[in-house]
Parts: sequence; structure tokens; C-alpha cells
Amino acid sequence: MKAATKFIHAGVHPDPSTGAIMTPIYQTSTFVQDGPGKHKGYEYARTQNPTRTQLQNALAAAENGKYGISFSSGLAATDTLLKLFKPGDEIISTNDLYGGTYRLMRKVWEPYGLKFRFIDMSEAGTISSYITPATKMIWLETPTNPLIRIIDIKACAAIAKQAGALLAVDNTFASPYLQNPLDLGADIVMHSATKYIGGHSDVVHGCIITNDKEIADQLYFLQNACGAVPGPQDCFLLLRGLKTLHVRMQRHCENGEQIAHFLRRHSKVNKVHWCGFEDHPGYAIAKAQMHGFGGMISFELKDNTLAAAERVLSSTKLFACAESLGGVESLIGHPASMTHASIPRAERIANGLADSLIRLSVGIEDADDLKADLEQALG
Ligand code: P1T
Repeated sequence: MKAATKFIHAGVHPDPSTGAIMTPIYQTSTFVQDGPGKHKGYEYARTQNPTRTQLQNALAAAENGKYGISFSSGLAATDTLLKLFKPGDEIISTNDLYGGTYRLMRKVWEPYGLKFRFIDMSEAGTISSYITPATKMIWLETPTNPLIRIIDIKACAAIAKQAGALLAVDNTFASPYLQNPLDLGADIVMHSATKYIGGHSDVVHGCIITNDKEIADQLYFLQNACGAVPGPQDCFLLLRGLKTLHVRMQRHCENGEQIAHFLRRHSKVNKVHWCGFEDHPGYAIAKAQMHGFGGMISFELKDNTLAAAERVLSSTKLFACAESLGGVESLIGHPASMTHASIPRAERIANGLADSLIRLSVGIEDADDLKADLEQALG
């Protein structure tokens, strides 16, 4: 099945009780049983909910995976995944990653005994030197948030396999339309579905997809046992968002390309990070493992001061200054003070994330209007 058909049809069926083509919002906390233990597959809505079941199936299909497990946010998904590990286990992670994921690992899980190494994975081969007998997982984002670095998923999968560790890919920036890590050898895919999958900035959601039944069973157990589950209305919004993912992503890519080139030509702009430039260090890998370069861009100004960046951030009219990404509307953000503020400044700077870096989530508006907005803000 081709992507456009898959996102609309795969994993979902008309509602069996009414034929409703869209899965109803089963807004109920419990399900009446004919007698103790005699039920129709649904007992209590933390454990299962029909709207969630359809969404989980659709998300699994979107990533060419067998099992989908949904959570109340992207961080809830990652948090639940980290519960698979034990004190002393080591996880190797990218050093350029969403600040909230870094905070979850360092501030929440490190005190419980998990060990994290945050490293540059631009050259996948360097990961091998960090592997120890205690390494249980390699965690990566690609493209990374916010520096749009590219990591070779196939190469990382081979390294993880050799080490007997899992490879987990946070696929949020690419979306299941542009990249399918399971097809490239990853064991686990995670999404902040809050972003491109939802696509309309109206829902917070996270999911994990895997082909491994044992991992899936452990995660279904933890989903119920720990309870960070999404509500049925949120699941409905995600089911709706997923149906237009391919169309939105095509426009995000087209607009992203136009804005990236516009910024690169601009006299006030110094450096533009976008993986579709042929001279981007990860271009060849991005071209091989993605089906397009996406709409996430970050850039630095020639006037490399915080004040100059703040002037741009408060001058755009169409690009709204806000956290998050992946919605139909364009957003502009300042990673150092917003999405990545929880990473200590020295660590951020050492990883290449400057105080003056500006991040764009290019939406699907008219590209000329977006360029005009940036032009007036940069001026
Ligand atoms: O916000 P939540 O749904 O919990 O997802 C967390 C998350 C995980 N992974 C990546 C790559 C992310 O970008 C995020 C959330 N990011 C933002 C809110 C942001 O503006 O970058």
C-alpha cells in the first residue's frame, strides 16, 4: 500500500456497532460486563478504549510496524520506555535532542540509577567506543532538535545489534511520512504525535511502535500499570490528523525548501541548518533514509547576539512565537530560552546550540507570505 492510501485506511475499520466511518469517541470510563470477567474485550478505559485501539493500530501501520502503544504525551511515551531498564543499565543518546527528553533522562531517571551518555552521533562509527557491557539502548533523534543534524539509522542499528542493545529512534521531526526507522533496522520508534501526526496544534500525545512482541507486551503492561494514557477525544483528533499527514508533509517540505534557500541568501543571516542543502554534512544520509527534507529549520544571525535574535522573534506576524512544531501554522522559537532551557548552558554551547539560534517550524501557508513575514522581521 502506498503512503497516501496507508495513512487514510491502514489499521482502521468502520465502527462495528454502527458502521460509522470515523471511529467514534468512546467517552466512557468503564464497560458493562455480562458477569464477572464476561466482557467484550473492554473492561476499564485505562486498560483499553476502542478509540485508542484504532489509533494504536493506525499508528503501527503508519510506521510499517506491528504494535502501537499510545500515551498522554511524547514524554510519557519515553518515560514508559525507560521503565524497561534497571539501575546500572546504560543508554547512549544523541547530544542534540529535545530539552524535555534530556531533562527526563538526567533529572528523573539518572537518580533512579540509569546511566546516560550524550554524544555526537553525526559519525555513527564513534558510537562503538561508548558501548560497554551495560549498554542496553541507543536513543537518537534524526533530524535532531534543534540543529537538524542527521544520524545514520542503518549504521546505528548494526552497532546496536552487535552490542546486544536496542535502537530507539525519536522520529518526531521526520514524521512517519518522511522516515520509517523500523524499515531501517530500529527496534523502537517513538513520536511526539503532538507535532506532525496531529498536525493542527490541538492535541498532546505520544506513541511507541515496534515489531517486537516481547517489548510491545511489556509496554502494554506498563501503559496500564502506570496509566499515562490518552483520552478518547485526543485519540480521535490523532486519527483525523493522520489521514492528511502525507498531504501536509508534502507542503511542509516544499515550503521548508523555499524558506531555507531564502534565509541562506539573506544578508542578515549567517548560518542555516536544514538537511536538504547539498552541502549539509548529513545530506547523503538524509537523501537515502528520508523521503523529503521536512519543514524544520534553524538559523543564526550575522549579528550573533541574543538581542538581535529576540528582535526577530518578537517581530514576526505570521510565524507565531511559541514552543512546539509540526502544525499547519508556522512557528518561530528560541531553543536556548524555550524548548532547550533545561539543558545547562555550558553543555548546550559545547554541543553547538548558540544562545542566538532561532528555530522555525515552517507551516503550510503560502510560501511568499512566509518569506515576506521573515523579510520584514529580519529588516
Ligand atoms: O511535548 P511532548 O508531546 O511530550 O513530546 C516531547 C518531545 C519529544 N521528542 C521531540 C523530538 C520533541 O520535539 C518533543 C517536544 N518538543 C517540543 C515541544 C518542541 O517545541 O521542540
